Amino acid sequence: MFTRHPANPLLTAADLPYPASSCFNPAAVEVAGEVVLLMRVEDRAGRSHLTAAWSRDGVGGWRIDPAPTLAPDPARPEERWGVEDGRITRLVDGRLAVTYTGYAAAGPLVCLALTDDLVRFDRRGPILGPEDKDAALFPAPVGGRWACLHRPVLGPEYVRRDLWISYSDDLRHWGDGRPLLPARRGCWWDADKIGAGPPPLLTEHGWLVGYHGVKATIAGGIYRFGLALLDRDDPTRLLARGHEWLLAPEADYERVGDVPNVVFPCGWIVRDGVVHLYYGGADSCVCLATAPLADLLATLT
Ligand code: BMA
Repeated sequence: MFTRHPANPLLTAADLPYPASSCFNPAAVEVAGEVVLLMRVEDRAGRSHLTAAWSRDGVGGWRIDPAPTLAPDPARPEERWGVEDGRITRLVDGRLAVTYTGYAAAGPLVCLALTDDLVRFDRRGPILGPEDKDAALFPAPVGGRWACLHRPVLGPEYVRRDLWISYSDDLRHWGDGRPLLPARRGCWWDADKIGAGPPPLLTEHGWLVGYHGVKATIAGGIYRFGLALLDRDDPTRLLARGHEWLLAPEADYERVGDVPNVVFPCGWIVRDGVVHLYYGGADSCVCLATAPLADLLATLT
């Protein structure tokens, strides 16, 4: 379904203007005609921050910020062990909302920062958690409220790692959460845990949701990517969920790395009806794969 770009991997730690261990799991957004990727960069102490890379064609000629773009704030306990896995949503009013994982001593949680330019950030602090991550904000209020997909971990007896939806009137206070898409069980590719990838995309058939699914194996988890469709006016209504994954680790740069067998998409950009999916490969590099939007929707409708 997806075609890998021949220039993959687009970016690795060697491309960064400062020393780092790895870059992966990029958020993606268009700013003034340029593609901006907000990558998770793991430094050489093991802690992650987010750094922006800018490109005209979204493939090459990257201009990478000379220092971390969103570094963990030492004054914020929720970012003590780093910030990870951003998703960027362009809100209806033009602002960019960055949802990201804050790695607190109490566990990972969901943080929000607003920005106009990916230079200055208005941090709103934790909005959900812990333990909660993989948050993807809808671009506009649905039914009068802001909505967000996220993945709490519930337990401890029967641990569930399902995809939830929560709501907010002001982007600050979040609640009214409910499970939306369960991790399947047994043999399924998305049986162990799932989590939202890029922000939901409004299509003629409803909200297109991309998510990673993990299958636990004796050799570790396999991270793959699949789709679901939510009702346009009431996203708690699941219209369709694909049976099969649409992207799985097959290339060397997805099979081999710090964490093997991982594709982890956090951003997509639609240009001329083609979805450009940006993802991390094996927790070590930044990659791109493309597919016609109509072909993706055809798997669900
Ligand atoms: C998840 C996150 C991702 C990572 C994935 C595979 O829990 O930490 O950043 O890509 O695991 O290691």
